[in-house]
Parts: sequence; structure tokens; C-alpha cells
Amino acid sequence: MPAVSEGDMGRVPGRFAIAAAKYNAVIVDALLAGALDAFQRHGVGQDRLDVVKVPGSFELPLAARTMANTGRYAGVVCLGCVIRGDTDHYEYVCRAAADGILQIGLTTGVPVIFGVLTCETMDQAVERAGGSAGNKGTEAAVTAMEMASLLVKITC
Ligand code: INI
Repeated sequence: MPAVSEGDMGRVPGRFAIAAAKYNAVIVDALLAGALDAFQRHGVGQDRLDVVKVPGSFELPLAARTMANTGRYAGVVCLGCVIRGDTDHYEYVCRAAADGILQIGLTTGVPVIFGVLTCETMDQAVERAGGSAGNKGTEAAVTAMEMASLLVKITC
């Protein structure tokens, strides 16, 4: 059996940043509450967290890149909610957010986590923001902590 490494949720390193979109604020605020709760439960208190608000999910990658490039953060969580309307705006915003967030993680080496809901309806968003399908903000925060811990293990 080879050595297997994975993130240790009992040893979460460093500071974290959260970029949260103001568009669909009721949903994103619920994602943010879930993320803050997850950080708290894993020993990352408010003194190790910074939250910035951006207008919409399209703006998340630039804020995340700016924060990742400071070198201050072990991980960056991006939270947003895009709901399909009658136009193809949805596709552009989703694609820009997903591609941008992926690119920033890869180019900076900082875990940048995709906590953006991409939903057909508001009901689906409610389900995923603390409803019957859990809270994707919580999942995004846990993923950020797990990846931050794993990267320390891999590189030390
Ligand atoms: N931004 C969102 O975060 N969610 C949406 O559902 C959304 N829709 O539907 O338009 C949205 N649009 C704004 C976009 O993110 C940018 O802020 C805007 O295009 C300016 O760049």
C-alpha cells in the first residue's frame, strides 16, 4: 500500500478569504452563513477570515485572483448564485465564473473553491442553500480547508 495523503480537518492552516456575490443576495447570504459556520466548527475563527462582496458571480474570479495573489491566504472560497432566466446571460455568467475560478487556482497555486450555485429555478437554489439538499457554502468551506491542509502535506 503506498503512502496516501489527504487533508487533515483537525489541522487547518492559515487564513481564508471568502468572495461573495451580492446578486441573489438572500441565497448567497445563506451560503455565506453555512461557510462561516463550517470554518468556525473547524477552528478557523473570524480572526482568520476575510469576506469581500462583489456585484455578481461574474466578478468573483477577479476578486479571488487579487486575494490569492496577496500570498496571505491558504484558500479562497467563491460564493454566488446564478439562476437561469430567459436569456443566455446565464450561460455566460456561469462559464465565466467556473472557468475563471479554476484558472486562478491553477495559476496561483492557492485553492480557489467553486461555491457558485447554477440553478434552473429559485426553488433549486433554496434547496442547496440550507434546504433539503444541504448547504453548498458549507461544502465549499470544507473543501477549501481540506485542500489547504492537503497542499501543506504535499509540499512539506
Ligand atoms: N450574477 C449572478 O451572480 N447571478 C445571476 O443570476 C446573474 N444574472 O442572472 O444575471 C448575475 N448577473 C450579474 C453578473 O454576475 C455581473 O455582475 C454583471 O454582468 C456585470 O459584470
